[in-house]
Amino acid sequence: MQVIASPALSRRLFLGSTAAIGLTAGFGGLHQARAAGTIKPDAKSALIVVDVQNCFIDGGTLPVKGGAEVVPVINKLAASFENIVVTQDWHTPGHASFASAHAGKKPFETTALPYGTQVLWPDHCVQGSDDAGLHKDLKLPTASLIIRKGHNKNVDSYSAFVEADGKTMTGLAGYLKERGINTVFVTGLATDFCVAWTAMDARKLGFTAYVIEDATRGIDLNGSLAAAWKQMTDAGVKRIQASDIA
Ligand code: VGL
Ligand code: ZN
Repeated sequence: MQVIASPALSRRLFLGSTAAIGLTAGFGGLHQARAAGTIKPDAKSALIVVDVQNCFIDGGTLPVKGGAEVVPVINKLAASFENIVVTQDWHTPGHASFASAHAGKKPFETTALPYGTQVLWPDHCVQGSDDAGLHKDLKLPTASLIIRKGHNKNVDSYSAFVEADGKTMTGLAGYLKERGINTVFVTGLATDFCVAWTAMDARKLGFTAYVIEDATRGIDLNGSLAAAWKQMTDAGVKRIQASDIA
């Protein structure tokens, strides 16, 4: 499966992909048993709003189908959270994740980088461009931190916590932990890349992690959306809907 940077993850994704549908349905069933509005975020909870940027919306450089639909859902969710963190994909021109930086490569192909297999994307979310700006209708006045990731020219960062080399920390874990936050609710774009990697790293770093499914949209490259859900739920990420939040 060429959608994942780390060889270990990539093997898991591949092995796991056929089982994804059954398990997903199982979790959906579980989910339906939960009464609406029963999860109440507290002072130790943070909403993470991943990459709701023009680049990932229709008219942008790497549009995610239905991407704009998450905006009103996230704006409404914000009222339930004391702590909100926003992320922006924030690449240098000529970034290593751009197909244009690799002779003979086209978008959505892969290449080997020192840290593993990298999916190559169209040029997107270049630092300071309108394309990299947050969607104009996103209204999060109480957000306390904007974290920018993928700003290292040679290393991608789907995760808001750890760059794709698997070791360079963005500082987000420290920020949350210093503020006593132990639970994150992840929303935004795209479900199968930056949202999934953020939620899985949150688990690895000891946070309780939820993904609010209807506040996300996926890219779904070669089955990556079902595979990401399988990986997330296997990692203990809880799959919920916006209506589950009180
Ligand atoms: C993303 C692909 C490339 C994301 C970022 O935000 O999910 N996907 N860069
Ligand atoms: Zn990117």
